[in-house]
Amino acid sequence: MMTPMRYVVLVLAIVLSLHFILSFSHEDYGRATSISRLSEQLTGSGSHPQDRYVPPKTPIQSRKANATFVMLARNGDLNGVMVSMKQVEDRFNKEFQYPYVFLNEEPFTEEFKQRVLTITDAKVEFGLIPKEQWTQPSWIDEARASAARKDMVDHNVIYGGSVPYRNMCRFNSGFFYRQPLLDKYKYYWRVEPDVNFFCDLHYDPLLLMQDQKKVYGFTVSLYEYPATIPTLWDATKEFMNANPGLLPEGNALKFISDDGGDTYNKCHFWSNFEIGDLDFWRGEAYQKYFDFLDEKGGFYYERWGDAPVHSIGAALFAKKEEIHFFNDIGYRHNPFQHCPQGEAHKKGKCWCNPQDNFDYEWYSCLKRYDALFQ
Ligand SMILES: Nc1nc2c(ncn2[C@@H]2O[C@H](COP(=O)(O)OP(=O)(O)O)[C@@H](O)[C@H]2O)c(=O)[nH]1
Ligand SMILES: [Mg+2]
Repeated sequence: MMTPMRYVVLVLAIVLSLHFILSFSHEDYGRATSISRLSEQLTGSGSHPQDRYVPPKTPIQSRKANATFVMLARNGDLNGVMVSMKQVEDRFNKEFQYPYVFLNEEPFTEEFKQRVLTITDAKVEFGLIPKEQWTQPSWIDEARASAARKDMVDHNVIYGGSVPYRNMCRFNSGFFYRQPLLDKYKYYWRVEPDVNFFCDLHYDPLLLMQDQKKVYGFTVSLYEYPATIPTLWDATKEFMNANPGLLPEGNALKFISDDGGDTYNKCHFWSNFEIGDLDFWRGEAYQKYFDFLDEKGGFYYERWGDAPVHSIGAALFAKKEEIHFFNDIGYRHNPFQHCPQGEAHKKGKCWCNPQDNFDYEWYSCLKRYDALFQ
């Protein structure tokens, strides 16, 4: 006979063992699923269990310019592209989310596209440049062009023997702003592979362009190698004489000429960094100027760079107030850098050495830009 006491103890024992068995198998089941999820993650997406925390997104500013970053690059430039783009995102674009347009005369590889897409949440588009905008035109006399290249190689002119470099300079001078992927935008910020951005930017330079009606922005300016542009200024003077109505009053001629336009002082804005108004390049004056230069053939018979061509265009066809020096954008493209000084340095938490600053080095043209407003 079981006493009531023994009966209670037996029931309790049964309940406890059942609970133990159930809880063990439940835990075991949980562990098994998390192990399989982990191995799925390790072999699949490559993320870590701890990555499951999703922090709130940085708020994106609501007022924006109609603008994009634009980068011309080869597939082989990928690592340098990542270097530049990561800094663009960290210093500025994570708060602003401007899109990117990548351009190349060859299709971008899947690897290129995938790696670029990992760096930003903003829209990214990849464009293929039409052959005729990248190749030496058929009306260029190749014998004359190759003799010029050989002569430049003999004289150690940088990129003197390169046809691709000339294609690139001609494309940047006259075709980048005509790419269909850029049609929908008004402003652009040009970025090159392997550059540095040193300072946090808490305002939007693209909106500054719009709000202050600027057409061209730069950070570094310097003198061009004379050997690359022997007849560029003669061609420019011929164009100016034939089209006096295209030059507005109050332009920045003084930045590029010390004698009222007779000679070119070789000053140019360094075009590896540009923030600009695409409509300015698309406009009548610059378009006519580019077509005129292109017909002269100096992109191939000499080695006219897009930096002097853009700079002469901006200095002649824009008003001087429409050209902006971005003092607070700390920037380096080897071998020169603009490192903001004093308050601007502190405000941007810049990481460049303030003593390494090209602004008023002897080879810089910034003093001539300053002189426009003195
Ligand atoms: N797609 C393409 N991009 C080029 C080519 N050559 C130069 N670039 C790009 O044009 C820009 C200027 O070229 P870079 O080699 O940096 O010239 P540098 O700054 O004058 O020394 C960079 O954005 C390059 O990635 C080319 O043959 N194809
Ligand atoms: Mg470069």
